[in-house]
Amino acid sequence: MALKLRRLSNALGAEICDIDLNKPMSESTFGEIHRVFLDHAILLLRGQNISREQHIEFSRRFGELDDHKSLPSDRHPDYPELLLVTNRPNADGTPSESRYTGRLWHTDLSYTTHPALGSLLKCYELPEVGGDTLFCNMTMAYDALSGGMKKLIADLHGIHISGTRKINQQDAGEARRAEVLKLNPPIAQPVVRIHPETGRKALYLGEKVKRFDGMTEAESKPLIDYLNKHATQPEFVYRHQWRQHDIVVWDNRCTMHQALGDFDETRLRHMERTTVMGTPSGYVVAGA
Ligand SMILES: O=C(O)CCC(=O)C(=O)O
Repeated sequence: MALKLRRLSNALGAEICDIDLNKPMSESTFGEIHRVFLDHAILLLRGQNISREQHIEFSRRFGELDDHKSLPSDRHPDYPELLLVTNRPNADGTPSESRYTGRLWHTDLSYTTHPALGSLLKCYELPEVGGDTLFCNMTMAYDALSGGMKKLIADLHGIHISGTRKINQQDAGEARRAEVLKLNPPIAQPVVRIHPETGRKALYLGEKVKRFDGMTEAESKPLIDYLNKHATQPEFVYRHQWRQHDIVVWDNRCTMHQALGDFDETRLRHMERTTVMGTPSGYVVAGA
């Protein structure tokens, strides 16, 4: 069966229009979906009114799932395979620890030695307007660099720090940040990673990286800022406007993403994510 596709942007992404996760799926259909995932890096599946068990079951077809022990306070209480990204207050009325999740350019679990292969985020509740997510194509960004820059960054490792947030969110969830940092020491990852399935090179960076291994922050910052800005220019980006029951699947090995927070924070935005484990990468940086 040939899948009906609609491309989402010039840079990346494809919607699979004729799929219903409530129905059984053959291995060959999943094989086609996986091919689209590798070719387009982002999949959009609209209208998937499925249970949590079905979300988990479908995700498992991409590989072994993470149990989110690196982010214990954001786990679904009944399903460790599900990570909450929500501004729904806790039962005791305190603000959700995950209300600012993803508000900077990043790729999932880059601050571990098993960075994520992919993530499948399902939208349960969203505000009337906004709450969009940006994605960028890090293969395209790498390919567009000059030969000189490719040579310069070839052997660099960026140090990824867990719990990093933007300045205006620093005061929120301090306990969570400290917990996440304690569980996840800084990890150096290659700035250029080879995609294990496509063999293509991609930039691997983001705003959790503050310096390169073996260099100071002051020395590293101009190049980190340049590469992040280069990778997130509009030509390499897709902006997703969510609908209820959307599932977006992204390949963390060749994309970055950022939740925009462009909505009225008094309105509910509730998402749940499974995370597919990737191949080992990076090393712990002592005393970073
Ligand atoms: O909520 C979103 O739009 C994205 C969440 C996110 O960044 C993540 O799950 O890593």
